[in-house]
Amino acid sequence: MQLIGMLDSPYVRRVAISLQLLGLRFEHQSVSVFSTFEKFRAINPVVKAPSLVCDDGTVLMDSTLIIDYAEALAAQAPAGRSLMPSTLPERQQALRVIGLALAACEKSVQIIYERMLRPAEKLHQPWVSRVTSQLLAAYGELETELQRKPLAASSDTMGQDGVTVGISWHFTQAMLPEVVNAADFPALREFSARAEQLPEFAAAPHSDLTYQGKP
Ligand SMILES: N[C@@H](CCC(=O)N[C@@H](CS)C(=O)NCC(=O)O)C(=O)O
Repeated sequence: MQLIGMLDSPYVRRVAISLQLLGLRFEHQSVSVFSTFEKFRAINPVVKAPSLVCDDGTVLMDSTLIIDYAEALAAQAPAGRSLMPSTLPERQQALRVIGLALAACEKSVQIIYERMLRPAEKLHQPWVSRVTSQLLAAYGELETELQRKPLAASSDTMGQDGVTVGISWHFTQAMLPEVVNAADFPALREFSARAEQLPEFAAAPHSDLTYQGKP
C-alpha cells in the first residue's frame, strides 16, 4: 500500500507512525496538496492528505479512517497489535485524548491556512482569535490529562493517544511556537521530546522527506 502526502502534514505523519507501530509495510509518496496539486489529483481527485492507496487500488482518505483500516489489517496478522485499548474505561480515556489532539491539529492548520492562503488584507482577526482560543483550550485540557495520567512513550507500549498527541504538539511547535508557549505545557513538552526519539517518529520526521523505512 502507498501513503500519499507530505510529512509536514501532521495527519500524514500520524498515519506513517501508526502504520509502523502496527507493523505494516508501506511505501510513501511525498506529494504536496499545494505545489503538486495536479499530481495529487491524479491519485485522489479530492486532493486530501493523507490518502492511502490500498493494495487492491482502493483510495482511502482521512487519517482516522485510514488508521481504522490499518488496525483491521494488523488484526489479521499472527502477532497483530492494536494501538487502541480494549477495556471500556481505557478506550474512553484514549478517545478523549485523541479528540483533543485532533482538535489542536485542526485549529493549528486553520491558523496556518489563514496566514498562508488568505491575502493579508482579507485576514479576519475575530476568526483567528476564536480559533486561537480553541487551540489553547485543547492544549490546556491535554496538559491536564497528561499530568493526571502520563502517556506510554515506548515503541512497544505507545497507543494511538500517544501518536496523535506527539504529532500534534510537534507540528504546532514547529509552525506556531509564538501562539502556543511551550513553557506553559511542561507535560506535553516532555512527552513530545520522548516520542520524537522513537525510531518510528524519527523515520517519519516533520519535513518534505520521503519515508524510507525505520532506521
Ligand atoms: N481530518 C483530516 C484532515 C486532513 C487535512 O486537513 N489535510 C490537509 C493537509 S494537512 C489537506 O489535505 N489540505 C488540503 C485541503 O484540504 O484542500 C484527516 O484526519 O486526515
